[in-house]
Amino acid sequence: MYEMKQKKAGETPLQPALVIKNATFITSAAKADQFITPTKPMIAVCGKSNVGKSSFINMLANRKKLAKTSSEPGRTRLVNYFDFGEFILADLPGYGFARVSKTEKEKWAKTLNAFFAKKDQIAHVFMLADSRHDPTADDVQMIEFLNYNILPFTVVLTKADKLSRMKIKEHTRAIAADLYLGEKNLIATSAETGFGKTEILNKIKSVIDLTLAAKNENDEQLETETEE
Ligand SMILES: Nc1nc2c(ncn2[C@@H]2O[C@H](COP(=O)(O)OP(=O)(O)OP(=O)(O)O)[C@@H](O)[C@H]2O)c(=O)[nH]1
Ligand SMILES: [Mg+2]
Repeated sequence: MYEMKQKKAGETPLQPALVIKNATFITSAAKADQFITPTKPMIAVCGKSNVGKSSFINMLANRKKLAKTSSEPGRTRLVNYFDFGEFILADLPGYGFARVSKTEKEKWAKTLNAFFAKKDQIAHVFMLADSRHDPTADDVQMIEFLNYNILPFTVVLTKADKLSRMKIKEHTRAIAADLYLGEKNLIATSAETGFGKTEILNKIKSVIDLTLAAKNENDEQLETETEE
């Protein structure tokens, strides 16, 4: 609904560049040796616990219960992989949940580190943050980690249905400034209303196209090298 009203010349087109038909669960990984090596471009979804990662994935999939959501923070302790047809989504364990043991936290950090270490496998990262609040210290640390490791990412602001249109704009601007990012690097969304979904799908489409183009170029180069 929102996208219809929002449409102006030069803005995001009404029809998303990508249509998700049938998203399915692939598998869960509790540790690095269970990570999968997909041939399709893979997009990782990360963010603090309870920020709305699983809900975001369900919104994209048009399914209510593809990824398990919970009002109890810190539920997703595994890397959950989903096949979205043209790409793979990886739902990562949430960070920054205070009420878990130190050992558990260290285990999460280890899993996340191992996951992001396989850089070549990651086409893009959606780093989720709450649209209502300032980024947490953990959010800032996550962004620093992504920057340091040169991982391409977009900040997805969640739960935008809790804010007025005006506040969404204001908060997006403030959070962008806080994180030293351009506003184009942030997309406000709502899993409740589907706000921002078209923009996300368009982003995914461009990520897929770029990844496949880079792969083709690489393959061609390899071929020429073997011929020589
Ligand atoms: N109003 C509103 N609530 C949301 C939205 N997205 C998620 N929630 C709620 O926020 C809570 C957490 O959502 P999840 O999707 O389970 O969050 P998560 O990041 O996957 O949480 P963990 O897996 O525990 O780290 C649930 O109660 C959701 O219903 C949204 O866009 N709007
Ligand atoms: Mg979750």
